Amino acid sequence: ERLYSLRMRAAQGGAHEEGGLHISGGEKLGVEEEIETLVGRLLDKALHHSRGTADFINLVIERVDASNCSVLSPLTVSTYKVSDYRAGRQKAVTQLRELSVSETAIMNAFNILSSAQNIRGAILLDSQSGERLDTRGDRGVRVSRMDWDQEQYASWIRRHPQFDSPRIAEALALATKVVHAQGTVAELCWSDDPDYVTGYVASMTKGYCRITHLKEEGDLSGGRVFFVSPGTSISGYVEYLERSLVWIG
Ligand code: PML
Repeated sequence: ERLYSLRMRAAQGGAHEEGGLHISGGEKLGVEEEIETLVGRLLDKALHHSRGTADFINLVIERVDASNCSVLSPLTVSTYKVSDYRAGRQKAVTQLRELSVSETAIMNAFNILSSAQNIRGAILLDSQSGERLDTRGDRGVRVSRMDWDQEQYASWIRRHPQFDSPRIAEALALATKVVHAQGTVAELCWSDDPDYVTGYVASMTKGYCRITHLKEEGDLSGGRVFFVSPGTSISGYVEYLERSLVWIG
């Protein structure tokens, strides 16, 4: 079977490289017969987003080598209900401390995410020094080539009906791939969507821990930080995130 990777990104006010605002992105994997449906879903996501309507959409469809893939079980999901973003951020800080992320790295991550309004991909930080490790500027590192196995997804949703949303499915697939990368200590994420305030801390030992408020309603900030252990080869790490093929199921 011919397997394809589909990658979408949408911007407003011109192509992102020319100063446009990043609106949304999406990743899918599928065989030839599924491409049309998947393109439809990605376009729908690009065109109907609360950050605005896209006037630039970039869609890349690439054939990938299906023989070289791994299958990962989705991380265990838990949800912490907090009353506001201050309590939520405190919860995230506690979790990151428990994962041995340094105070400096935690502080840098919150500073980056709360001022980021236009980052497409993830920012890599050394989990101890807190130093930024990637050299991608506003583009960040784009985790790609992962998707749910559709049958496994249907069965997962039957067991976890409370998490039935494309947004959660996509974030969980991404976090599962990221946490399994050699060198990842944890991921911190909240959406740049002003209407969506739930975020998460993901790690191998604690799984995917959703926190119901990590920012205020209406806030355009958001993005992803990956905390990486000191001494990790960044080129190998980025290569895995961008190019290795991962099925979630
Ligand atoms: C995003 O869609 O921009 C990230 C969403 C992260 C949280 C998803 C969830 O509710 O678990």
